[in-house]
Amino acid sequence: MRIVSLAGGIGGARFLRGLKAAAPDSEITVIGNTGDDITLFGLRVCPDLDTVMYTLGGGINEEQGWGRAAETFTVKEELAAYGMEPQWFGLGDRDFATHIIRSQMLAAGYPLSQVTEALCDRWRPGVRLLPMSDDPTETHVVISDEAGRRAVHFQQWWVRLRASVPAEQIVLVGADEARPAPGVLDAVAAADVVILPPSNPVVSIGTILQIPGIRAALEDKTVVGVSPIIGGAPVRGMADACLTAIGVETSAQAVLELYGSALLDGWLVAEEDKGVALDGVAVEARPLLMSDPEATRDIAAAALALARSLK
Ligand code: GDP
Ligand code: FO1
Ligand code: CA
Ligand code: CA
Repeated sequence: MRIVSLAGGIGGARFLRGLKAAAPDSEITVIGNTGDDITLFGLRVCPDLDTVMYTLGGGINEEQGWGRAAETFTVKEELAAYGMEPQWFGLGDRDFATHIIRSQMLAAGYPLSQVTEALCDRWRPGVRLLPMSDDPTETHVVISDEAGRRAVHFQQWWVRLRASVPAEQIVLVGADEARPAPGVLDAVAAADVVILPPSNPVVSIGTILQIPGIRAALEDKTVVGVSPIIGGAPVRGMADACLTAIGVETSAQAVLELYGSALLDGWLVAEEDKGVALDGVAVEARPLLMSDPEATRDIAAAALALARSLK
């Protein structure tokens, strides 16, 4: 079976590990979010692509969910000793190697999709990992604070401010001119089913859907989503702050309506969210906590079974 999955960082990557276990003989193509990408110290950092690559390739810091296992921070300390900014973003020594190679290849003219493929030659994630676009896009957040009303990079709002300042607007800069990366639309067209993991509906899935052509391609397919909201709260992280910014309530019902029946054919909600419904979408209630590999595999298996039943 050919499966396409969209993915953000931690939620997406953990779900994909379950999907691989649930469908070991399938060919899985992952369309990764690159809206979180940022240039730091002259290096291009792609947090969500790296989180998927490290998680599926066995290099992730499991407790944290991002960055490398057994990481050290000597380079970060040395940069700080020079007074270099930003100091609020924790790039580790092992992780730096990834960004150095990526930046060198981008400077030599390779598109991000080929760079990602080259990095995956080492990590062997067991899926085909494609960036949503080779064109650089960046999520920026409009905030108001003592410095006035301004747009900051998503990472500055998320990591530095911990989303403590309300987002007035969340914008994917560069979206209008961006094209899907090579292979993205072909993979969607060839897919038997499309699965949306419980990734952030605004700054992960919502971002990927903003690349012209991707949403329309998905609407022709059998698409099943897994709710990232359980009992009115994001399981981890600050997705509620992102939903509030776009005027959407933090609930499995509201995220279902946000995605809509043009995109979704099926929607998995947690058992405490029984009763969630939308015309044209098959809704099933299941335990949705990715508490361990077995529970995560069961969630992925349920999403696949629902998708198969709707084809
Ligand atoms: P990020 O890029 O690292 O923020 O990761 P994603 O966008 O892929 O996923 C983040 C989302 O995963 C959060 O909004 C959480 O609500 C959701 N999430 C995390 N853990 C779980 C879980 O165990 N179950 C479900 N259903 N959602 C989860
Ligand atoms: N998240 C943090 O909260 N603090 C960090 O210092 C941090 C560093 C970092 C470095 C590389 C990387 O790939 C991810 C990193 N993240 C960090 C996670 C990440 O930037 C955000 O959680 C996501 O982009 C939001 O999805
Ligand atoms: Ca992300
Ligand atoms: Ca459909």
